[in-house]
Amino acid sequence: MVLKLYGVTGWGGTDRVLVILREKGVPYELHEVDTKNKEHKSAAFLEKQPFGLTPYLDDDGFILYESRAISYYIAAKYSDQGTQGLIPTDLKANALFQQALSNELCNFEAFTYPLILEGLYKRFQGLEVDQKAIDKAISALDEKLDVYDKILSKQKYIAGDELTLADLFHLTSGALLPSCGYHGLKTKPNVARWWNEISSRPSWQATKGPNAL
Ligand SMILES: N[C@@H](CCC(=O)N[C@@H](CS)C(=O)NCC(=O)O)C(=O)O
Repeated sequence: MVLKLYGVTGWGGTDRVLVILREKGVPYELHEVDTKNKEHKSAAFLEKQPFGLTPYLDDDGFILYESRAISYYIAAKYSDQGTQGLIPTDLKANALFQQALSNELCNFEAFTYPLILEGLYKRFQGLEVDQKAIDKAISALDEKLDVYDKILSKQKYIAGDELTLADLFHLTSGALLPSCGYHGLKTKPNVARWWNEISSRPSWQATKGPNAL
């Protein structure tokens, strides 16, 4: 049975999973969720994704939500095909990979999320934008990316010298930052080298939307 992904093309969570499906060369069916008509808040959807957010995966009746968990499941299930090494198996390499996953969530997404919410989605919806909140989010993110720049001066990728899921998880939010007025991914030298490399991967080029970096 082919994997079924229920999501929205161009939205961060769905695109994150699409990148991994492409890296691993896994066939899938994408079911576009009709968010305009609030399908993701319907009782049927909430049974699969109780928080009413996209995406979720249906693998022959096995239901999984949270884009990072879905990506991990796909990379582990199809470990023998496509891009190798996305989940390091050596004890210490895996511990450093877990550290990098936490970095992405706690030191990147935690700061990009409020920025994208305020600087992109609210603007897009014609809601009043709080410029002070945008400036605060940019300055907090910039400090974190200074640390990324130091890490990436000593190693090629965020978990070490090999590409892992942790790097690819940055793509969807990172790509929206210039539209929010933040350009640190291009101006910090080691971050820029890393960003240019991961964002030029065919998996991302095939996935990224029109607003993406
Ligand atoms: N941590 C979740 C986040 C899911 C999420 O926030 N999805 C957004 C799109 S990227 C959504 O469905 N938003 C619809 C809404 O808030 O009603 C994941 O990675 O899957």
